[in-house]
Amino acid sequence: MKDKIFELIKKEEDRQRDTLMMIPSENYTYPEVRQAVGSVLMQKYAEGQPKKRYYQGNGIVDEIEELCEERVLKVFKLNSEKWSANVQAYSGSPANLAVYNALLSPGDKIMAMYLPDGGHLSHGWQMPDKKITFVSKIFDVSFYHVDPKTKVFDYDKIEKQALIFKPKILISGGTAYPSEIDHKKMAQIAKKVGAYYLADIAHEAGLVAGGANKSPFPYADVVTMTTHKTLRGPRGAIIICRKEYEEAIDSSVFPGLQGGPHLHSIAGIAVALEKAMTPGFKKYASQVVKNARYLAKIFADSGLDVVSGGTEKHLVLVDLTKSKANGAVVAYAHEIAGIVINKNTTPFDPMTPFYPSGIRFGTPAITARGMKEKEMKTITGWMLKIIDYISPYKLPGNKEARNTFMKAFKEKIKKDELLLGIAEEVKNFCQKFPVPVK
Ligand code: DSN
Repeated sequence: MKDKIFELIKKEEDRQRDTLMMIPSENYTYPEVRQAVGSVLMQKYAEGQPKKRYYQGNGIVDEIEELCEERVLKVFKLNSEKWSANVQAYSGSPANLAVYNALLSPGDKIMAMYLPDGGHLSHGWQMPDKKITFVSKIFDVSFYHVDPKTKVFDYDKIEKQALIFKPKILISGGTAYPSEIDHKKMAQIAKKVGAYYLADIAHEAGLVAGGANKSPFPYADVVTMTTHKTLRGPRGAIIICRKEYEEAIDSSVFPGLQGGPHLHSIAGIAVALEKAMTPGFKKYASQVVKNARYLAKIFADSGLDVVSGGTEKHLVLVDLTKSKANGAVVAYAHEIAGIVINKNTTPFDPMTPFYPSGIRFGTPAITARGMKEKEMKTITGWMLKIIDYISPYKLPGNKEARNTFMKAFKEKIKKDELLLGIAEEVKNFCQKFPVPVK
């Protein structure tokens, strides 16, 4: 009998084909990447670095890892005498942890983007009264904030804060900040206070590779990124550092934090990097941003509060605090209608991350299917209709009542004719844009 897991994989394949994947951190990878990741490479151990292994039988995988490292430097146009790549970290959070472990000592100071302003958990997220992350338990963390009016960073304020806090590492990057980061300015601030500058470009890696967003090179001391978002590779991570930190970073990843590298993922990353050097990828990256800008414009023109007024990247953040139903309600209704987006906190959000005031959506995956501005117009038509349709469903202010409300809302809405009708239209629409699957 066939293992149920394969039935479920098939169902997931159908879901990914028949719905609009608009979570900005998700993407369709290439069939060749999946071929590499599903290969015999997963059967090999190779602790250590290429040609300096603690295992035998590594001649071939050494070539694979070296090729992957070479491609990293080529994609980001870096000189191998000045920069070094490590492709072994299992994902973005472990990559960041490896950087802290390499460059900091317990008790050192980290200054990073505030999570509700678009930062990331792995940069040391903590609440005023509670250390949430392990990083916050080890290091002294301070967050910088967006300007309350513009919702973008004020670099003069960041500089003032850094001069007082004196971090050992200054970090930029996150998950829901729609504007580009001024890496030159951030590096200048870091230099002024004697800090390292870490640019975490997990979300933008593919946009930087494709020339659609500004590069953090040569400004940052270390750059981390995941490989499965805009870069369209498998799940994994890359750490690029100035040559002088190479040894510290490599030994921090292994044996500091990890065991054997996932060679199958490394091969998949190498395949994606080769694709990222093609003219087609450049066009793709540029179209991702064009599509997101267009979505943001239609939302803003319709009167909704688009955070920071638009986007310069692949994602759009909409604050529904003043206007319509809560982000959790809106995101769930979209899911029923075949449009998969995030509920998301927004800057100065009075709500909790479970019931946040905003929604986050993006264009990497739908652009990978070949959708352009014309299609963005169709999609926003559905999205605005859904937001308007469910606006009467107000989440109760009372915390206890919220869960009961949400349960009843989900029960009711999953049979809703209008939403299911949109889901059918979305499915037909999706058929015209095949997913990159063999
Ligand atoms: N979970 C990722 C995102 O959705 O942005 C970040 O790690």
